[in-house]
Amino acid sequence: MRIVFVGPPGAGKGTQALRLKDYLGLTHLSTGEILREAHEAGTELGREAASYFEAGKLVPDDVVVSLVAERLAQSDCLGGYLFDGFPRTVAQAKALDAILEAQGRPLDLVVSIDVPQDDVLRRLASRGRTDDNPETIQQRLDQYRALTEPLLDYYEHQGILRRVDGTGSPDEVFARIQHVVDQARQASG
Ligand code: B4P
Repeated sequence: MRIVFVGPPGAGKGTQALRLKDYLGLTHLSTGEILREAHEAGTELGREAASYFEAGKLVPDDVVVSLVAERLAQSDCLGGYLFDGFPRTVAQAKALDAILEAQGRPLDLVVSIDVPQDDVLRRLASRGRTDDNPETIQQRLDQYRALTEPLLDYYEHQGILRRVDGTGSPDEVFARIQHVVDQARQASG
């Protein structure tokens, strides 16, 4: 299967992606992780990306899309994958659709993990990554609302969006995700 997770910062995309990857045997693709690794490796791209994510801004679409295009061409993506944190803008979603159309392998399912702002603020305060300070978190939430939320309409129109309540324990959230994934698998035969 080819699946996308959408949700505000701290919704638990990374947390749930690790579980779903094991459940379905998919390759896990986190653009946040790829960008942080590039930064730690000290590459030019990593330094450029860090200037955005450390300020709570989205990394420019062209940078992220070329990273993703390169990654999707690798053989471990042939059997299916799970995107966690990509796409984050409608422009990224359109670029992804163009790549997948050329491959003849469209997305099967987009899961939106919905969590109220207060829960997200609490979770990120206790995670403590360098981009988890109060000003940066507010900026990331604003960017989510302005740039990422429109994706929900985009995928709703394609008929592949399923919304999941992301509150409660990680096990409770995973059970809800499993349910929508199992439904999508049955529907696709
Ligand atoms: P990401 O790495 O994607 O991180 P995130 O959105 O902040 O967090 P996530 O939702 O994965 O939360 P997690 O499971 O860790 O992005 C980082 C930055 O990279 C972005 O701000 C952006 O600048 C850049 N970037 C990435 N992709 C990009 C793209 N496509 N385009 C442009 N820029 C891009 O959970 C958070 C915390 O909550 C953890 O501590 C976890 O343990 C806890 N938690 C999880 N589930 C819980 C639950 N049910 N109950 C209680 N706590 C829970």
